[in-house]
Amino acid sequence: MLRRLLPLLALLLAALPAAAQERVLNVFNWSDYIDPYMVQRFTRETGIRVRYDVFDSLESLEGRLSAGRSGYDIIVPTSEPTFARLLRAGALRPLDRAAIPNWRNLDATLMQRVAAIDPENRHGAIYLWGTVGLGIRPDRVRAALGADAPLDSLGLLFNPENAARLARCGIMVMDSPTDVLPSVLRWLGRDPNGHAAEDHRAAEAALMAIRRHVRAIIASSSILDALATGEACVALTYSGDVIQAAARAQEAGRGVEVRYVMPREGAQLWFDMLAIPADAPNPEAAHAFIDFLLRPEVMAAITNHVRYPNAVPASRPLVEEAVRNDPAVFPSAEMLAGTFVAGTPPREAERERTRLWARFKRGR
Ligand code: N2P
Repeated sequence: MLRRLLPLLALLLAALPAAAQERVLNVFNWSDYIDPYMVQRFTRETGIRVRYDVFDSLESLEGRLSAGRSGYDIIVPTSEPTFARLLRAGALRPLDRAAIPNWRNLDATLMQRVAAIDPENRHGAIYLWGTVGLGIRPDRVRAALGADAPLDSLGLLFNPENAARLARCGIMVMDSPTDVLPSVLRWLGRDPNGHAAEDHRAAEAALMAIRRHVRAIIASSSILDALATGEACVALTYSGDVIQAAARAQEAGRGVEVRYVMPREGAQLWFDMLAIPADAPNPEAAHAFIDFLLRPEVMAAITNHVRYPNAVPASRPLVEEAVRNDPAVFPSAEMLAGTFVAGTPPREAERERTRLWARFKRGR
C-alpha cells in the first residue's frame, strides 16, 4: 500500500511551488535581540520554520558574510559600516515593498537618517537602535573613586588613574574595534570617524595606557553576563545589553545594581537594519518575517523584552510603562543631540584598526 502511495506523494510534492516545500527561514541576528516567543508566533501563523543563529559583533557578522553563500535569509547589520559596505558590494537584495505592507509603520524621520547610505531605503528597514556607552555599578564606582565620581564620563574608563582604581572591581570592553574605536576617538576630542595614521596612534596610546587595568576584552554577549552577575563594575558596550543585565541582576536579588549611562562626552548612536542577502535561499519568507516584525504589537513585545527602542512609533503606547519612560531605553531629543554616528572607514583604515585592536588585546 505504502509503496503504491509513495510515487503519488512524490508527484504531489513536485507540483507544489518551491517556496511552499521549503518553508524554512534562516535568520542571523544579534544575540539577546528578539523576544523568542515572537519567533514561535511567526512559525505558528505562517507555518514557516525558523532556523535562528546569533552573532555578537559586527566583525563576526561581516566575517561570516564576506565569503558569500551564507545561507541566511535575514541579517541584521548596523547601518554603518556593515550594512553600507554590504550594499556597496551588491550583497543585499532590494526589498519588495508590496510584500511588506507594514512598511508604512516605520518612522519616516528615522528612516530618512539611513537613506543617506541607502537611497529611498530600498534595501533595509530599521529593526532596533541604540547607543554605545557604559554599564556601571554605581556603588562600586563610588567606593573606588569617591562620592563625586563622574558616573557618566568615559573618563571612568579612559582616564588611567580612574581605571587603576576601578581595576579591582572589573573593567571590561566589548571585543569590537568597529564599535569601540569611535568612542575612544571621541574621548580624545578627535573626530570619532577619523582614520588618519595620527588618529590610530592616539587611539592605540589611549587603549594601551589602560590595558593592564582591563580585566576582559570579550564578546558583547559575555559582557552582558558579566554585568548581570556583578563581575564587571565598568563596561563599554551596547545600551540595551546593559539594561537587560540590570534587569537580570535585579531579578537575581543579590544586591547588584547596574546602570546604563550615555557618556557626557557624546555617545555613538547606531541603527540596526533588517536586510536580505542577495543570495538568500528563501526571500519570500524573509519578506514575510520583516512584515511580521513591523507590526506594532510585535515590535512592542520585542522592545519590552530586549530594552532597545524600535522604529515603529505605533508600538510605543504598547510598550510597558517602565520601559517606555526609561531614558536609558528611549533617550530624549536633548540626549540624542549629543550623539554621533559612525561612518564607513576605507578598507586600508579598517585593516589598521584590526591590527591595532589585536595589539590592544595582546597588550603590546
Ligand atoms: C544585542 C546587541 C545590540 C546590537 N545583544 C548592537 N548594534
